[in-house]
Amino acid sequence: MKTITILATTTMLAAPALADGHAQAWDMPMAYAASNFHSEMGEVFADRVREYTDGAIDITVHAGGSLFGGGDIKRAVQTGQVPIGERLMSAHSNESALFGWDNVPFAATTFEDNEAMWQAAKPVVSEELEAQNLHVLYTCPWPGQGFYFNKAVESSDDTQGVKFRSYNTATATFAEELGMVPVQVEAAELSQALATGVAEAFISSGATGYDRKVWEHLTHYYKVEAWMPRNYVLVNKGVWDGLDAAVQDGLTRAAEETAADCMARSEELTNFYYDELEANGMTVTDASGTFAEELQAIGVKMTEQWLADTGEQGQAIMDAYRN
Ligand code: PCA
Repeated sequence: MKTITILATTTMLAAPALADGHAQAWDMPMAYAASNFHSEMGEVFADRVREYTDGAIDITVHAGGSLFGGGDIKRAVQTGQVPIGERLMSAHSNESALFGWDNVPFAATTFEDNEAMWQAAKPVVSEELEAQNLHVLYTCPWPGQGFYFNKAVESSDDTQGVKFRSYNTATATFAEELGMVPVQVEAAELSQALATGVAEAFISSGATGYDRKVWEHLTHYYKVEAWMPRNYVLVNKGVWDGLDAAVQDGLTRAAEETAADCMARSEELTNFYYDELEANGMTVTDASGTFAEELQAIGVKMTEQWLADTGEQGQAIMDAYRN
C-alpha cells in the first residue's frame, strides 16, 4: 500500500490516495448552496468521475460550506484534510493578486471574453497553484456581478457609509471607493448578515441574490457586469501525483466536460435569475448616469492597481487576452 506523506500528518476525512486499484472515497467540500448550479455541476462531475475512472474515485459532494466553510476549503485541500474541494478563486487574491485575474473591472464581461481571459490566465495561475500543492481540475464562471441595495442609487452620494458585504479584496476595494464600509461575509451567511443589519448592500450575481432570497431585505439590483468571477475545483497535488495515469485521464475528461456544461448553465440561468429577482419585487436595471460613470472610473483605477500588483505576469495575461 502506497501512502502519501502529506496526508499522514493531518486529520483524515477521506480514504488515502492509493495506487493499488482500490476505490477511493473522496469528500468534496463546496462553498455554495446545494441548489446553486455550481453545486449541481459538482454532482454531475462526481457522477462522471465514477464513470470515467471505472469506479476508482467515488466523490461525495458536501455543498453549502457544510464540511468546511468557504474560507477554509483551499487550505483543507492544500494540507490534505480533504483530497478535493471547490472555492471562489479570487477569494485568494489577498495571497496572490494573480488569483484576482477575473476581478479586473469591465475587462471581460461576456462568457466568451471570460473564457478567453481564463485561457490567457490559466498557465500562470496553474503554475502558482502547483507551487502551493494544488492541481486545478476545472473552473466555472458566475454570471456578471452587479450591486444590490435597499434603495435606489443614483450616485455615490447615496452609498456613503452603507454597510457592504464583500467576498474578497476587490469587492471591498470597490465598496470603499464608493464610500461604503465593507465586511467580508460568506454567501452561506449572507441572509443572516442582511437580516441582522451586519450588511445592507453587496455585489454579486443574480444567482446569489436568488439563492439567498435577498428580496426579503433588499429592493434594487443594478446589472453592472463588473466582472465574472470563477469557482475552481482543485485537488491536492500529492494525491493527484499518486494516481494512476488512467485515473488522472478519467478525472481530466470529467473536468473538461463539466467545465463546458457549467459555463453553459451559468449563461443559460443569467436571465432566469434577473426574472426571479423581479418576480419577487425587486427593481432590476442597468446602472445609469452618474453612478455608471463613477463605476467606470473606479474600474480604471482598480485595473491599474491590479497591473501594478501583478507586474509582468498580469501584463502578460492582459496581452495574451487582448491579442
Ligand atoms: N456569488 C458568490 C461569488 C460571486 C457570485 O456571484 C458570492 O456572492 O459569494
